[in-house]
Amino acid sequence: MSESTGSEGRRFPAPEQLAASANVGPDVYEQAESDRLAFWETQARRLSWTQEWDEVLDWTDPPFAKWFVGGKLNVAYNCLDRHVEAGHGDQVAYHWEGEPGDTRTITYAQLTEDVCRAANALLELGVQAGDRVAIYMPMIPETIVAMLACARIGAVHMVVFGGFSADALASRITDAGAVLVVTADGGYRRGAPSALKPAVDDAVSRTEGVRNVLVVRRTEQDVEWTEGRDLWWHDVVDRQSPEHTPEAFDAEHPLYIMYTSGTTAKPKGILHTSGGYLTQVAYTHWATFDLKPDTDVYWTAADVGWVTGHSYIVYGPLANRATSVMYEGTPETPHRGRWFELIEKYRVSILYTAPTVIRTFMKWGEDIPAGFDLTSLRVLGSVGEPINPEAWLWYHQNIGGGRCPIVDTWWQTETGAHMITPLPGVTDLKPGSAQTPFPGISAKVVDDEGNELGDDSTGLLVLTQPWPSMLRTIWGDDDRYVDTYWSRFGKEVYFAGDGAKKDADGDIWLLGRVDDVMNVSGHRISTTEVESSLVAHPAVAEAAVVGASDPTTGQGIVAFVILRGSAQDSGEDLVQQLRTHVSKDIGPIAKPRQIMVVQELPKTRSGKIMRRLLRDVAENRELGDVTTLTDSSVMNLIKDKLPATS
Ligand code: 6R9
Repeated sequence: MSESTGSEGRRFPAPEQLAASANVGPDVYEQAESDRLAFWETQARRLSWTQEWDEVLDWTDPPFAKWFVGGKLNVAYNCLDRHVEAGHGDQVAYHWEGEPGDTRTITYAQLTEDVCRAANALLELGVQAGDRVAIYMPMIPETIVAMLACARIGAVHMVVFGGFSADALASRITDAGAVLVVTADGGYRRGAPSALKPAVDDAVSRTEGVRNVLVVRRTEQDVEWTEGRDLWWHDVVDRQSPEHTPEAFDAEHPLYIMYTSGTTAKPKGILHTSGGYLTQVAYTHWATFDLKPDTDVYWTAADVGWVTGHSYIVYGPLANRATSVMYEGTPETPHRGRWFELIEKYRVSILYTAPTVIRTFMKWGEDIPAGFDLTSLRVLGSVGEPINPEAWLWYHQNIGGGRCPIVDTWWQTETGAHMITPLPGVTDLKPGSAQTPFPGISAKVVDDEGNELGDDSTGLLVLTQPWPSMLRTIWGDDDRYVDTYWSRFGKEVYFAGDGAKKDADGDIWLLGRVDDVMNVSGHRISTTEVESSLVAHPAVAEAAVVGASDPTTGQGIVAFVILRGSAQDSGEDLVQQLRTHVSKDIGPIAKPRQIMVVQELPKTRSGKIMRRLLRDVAENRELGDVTTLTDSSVMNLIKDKLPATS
């Protein structure tokens, strides 16, 4: 839980000029309140449907929702062709910048043609509506082209973050039953090519059902080639016709699967569908950021492999005909001012990123942003974890020049789109708080029994009404969907897994995960996943992992391990080996910050590890309640083992 919920007293009212011309004004809340379904129906009309729906919401079998029942549309058509048909073909969709400095400017007309070619290529490869396509790519335009090509032909994309390991990719390919993998030789990160194809080769060799691997050439690294299976993107896609007639799919046709960590080692495949998802990402993108498609330059500085990339690099911005910036690499390459240089170069007016990045910029110092012209910025956004007031104020002052509202957007892979956020032309901002449920969203704070709490209290965050971009299930596991999200307080209340506080004004402050999912730099990693990996190492008998608060990454991974009797070496070497092992196994993001070798772990009578106590240790606090431990003396043993610095 974050400690940043104190009563930071300052308020930042909406800038007058912005408020006067804002896309949405204060009356939007009342409109949504008076008839929630009619409100969402109005937002759905922002899209182009080939067949109108018969019913806005079917909630007769909760928690299985159907939105815009009977409606038909093509998601890619809504993101591309319709803008071209309306005369905006020459508008830039993406200013893409590679890490080495190469650039590509892609208009809506070009992107439409590229997506049509890719759609024709997928069809030639036998991909059909409903088939799953894995996408394991760097941050290059072809990633977006591949996603939209899937959407266009009704195939379901499953993007796996390029930082994840071959293991993670293999288990996701298997779970989703992917028939095709789209990848690249590699991408640029931290000034060097970073290979992707070897992980795909490894993953695919351990799975069944993948017929082809389509490879984009980006870094020109050497790649192994499996004849008959592997195909170059430029060989197959470039020769296709740039025309393709989009087919309309049902509003509830699956659009994509995105895997996210749960409390068990097996990741959950969150399923999103078409009509409701596109409605809510388009509307939130337009309202939360006050997007003006003719004049704004919009930049979500995040990876496409995160849900934030899906909703706010790809679908929301394209549905709204935004001009976006997309950047391949890391913020410190080739120098720490790279992002600010891009803001200056493209005159970015809306920037959306994660608190962990802001805290890194803080560490690097305000002189760096001060060296660039950032006056084009007018709205800033934050996502991924609670933003502590200190970072908020720094962001506001040093990047926003004291004049840009910051929208702190709370949402999840599961919610698909913004759920709790200020509105830039309406809300009096409070640094550190996401404040207000989005219009048409019903978020409440409840106690352990599900009773709604009043102002000035702390409890659990729940969503009490279905929303258009909600997840529809966990891929292949309806029971787990019900158990995980819709059982704690009954089948009609969504349990978000986050703690929340309502302050005296009724504003909501998010307090972090209440389950055992860690949040490292905005990435969710389950404790169980890291524990499983550690225990898989021959030297480790048992492991317990906790997320300890970390000034830069939000949370850092701290592991406690008990060695096997046969493991002689318990020194630094072994600890390094274990860290590398986890990094290779799951991905660098999961590498523990610290590993402590201990003799025993604190457990309850039912055998559950009491991570709460280990978190106390990892964060150097007095121990909380130890009465449910089988043996309370183990905590003394653990504390005795600690290095003085921990
Ligand atoms: C979009 C995204 C979801 C979890 C969520 C919460 C945390 C996200 C937040 C926030 C406080 C915010 N979270 N945004 N906490 N304030 N503005 O991050 O999705 O990767 O699924 O993570 O992230 O704990 O439950 P996802």
